[in-house]
Amino acid sequence: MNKPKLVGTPLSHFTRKIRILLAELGIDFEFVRATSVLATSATGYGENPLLRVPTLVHGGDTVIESDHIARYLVGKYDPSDRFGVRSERVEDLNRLAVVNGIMDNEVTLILAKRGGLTDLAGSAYFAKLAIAIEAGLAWLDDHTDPEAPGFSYGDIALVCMWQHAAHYKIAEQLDRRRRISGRVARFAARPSVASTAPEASLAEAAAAGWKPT
Ligand SMILES: N[C@@H](CCC(=O)N[C@@H](CS)C(=O)NCC(=O)O)C(=O)O
Repeated sequence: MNKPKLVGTPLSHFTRKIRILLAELGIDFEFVRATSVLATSATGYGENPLLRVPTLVHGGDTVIESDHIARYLVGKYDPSDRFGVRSERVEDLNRLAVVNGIMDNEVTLILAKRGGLTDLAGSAYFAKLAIAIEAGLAWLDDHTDPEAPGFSYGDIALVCMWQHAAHYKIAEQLDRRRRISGRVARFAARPSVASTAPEASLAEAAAAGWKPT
C-alpha cells in the first residue's frame, strides 16, 4: 500500500496529534500543507466535507477526524496499541474529551477573529468559550500526574493542546497550571514532539515554500 498522505496546516494542533503518532510509530508519510482553514472548498482539506484538517489519505481510504485517524493508523500499524489510542478507560476518555474541547474552543476563537469579528469578549457565546477553556485547563491540571510513567496518546494530545495555547496566548496565565506544564516539559525534547512544535513546524513549512493564504 502506498505511503499515507496527511493533510493539515503547520500549526494545526489536531493535525499535530497525528504527526506525532506517525513519528512515534515510525511510519513514513507525506505531509500536505493546507494553506488556509477559511477556504470554502473541500479540495484544500483533502476532501473533508467539513472543511477541516487533518485528513488522512491512504490507499483507497480517506479518513477524517483526528482521533479516528489515530485509531485507523493503530489498526493498520500498531495492533498492540502501545500508546493507548484505543483506551476505553473512563479517565482517558474524559481527559481526551477535555483536551479536544479546549482545542475546539481555541479554533473557534482564533477563526472568529481571523474571519473578521473584533469584539469576541463582548459576545456572550465567545466569552463562554474562553471561560470553558480556563475551566478545562483547571480540570486537566487536577487530573494530570506530571510524574506518571509512560507516554500515551493522551500525553500526545495534551502536548499539542498546551503548546498551541502557548503559541497563540489563548489562555490566561498558563504558568499557573503547573501539573500540565510539568508533564509537557517531560516530553518537550522528544524528537516527535520537538520537531513538530509550533516554531519548528512553521520554520520547516517556510523552508518548504509554504505560504498561508
Ligand atoms: N474534531 C476535528 C477538529 C479539527 C479542526 O478543528 N481542525 C482545525 C485546524 S486545527 C480546522 O481545520 N478548523 C477549520 C474550521 O473549524 O472551520 C478533529 O479532531 O479532526
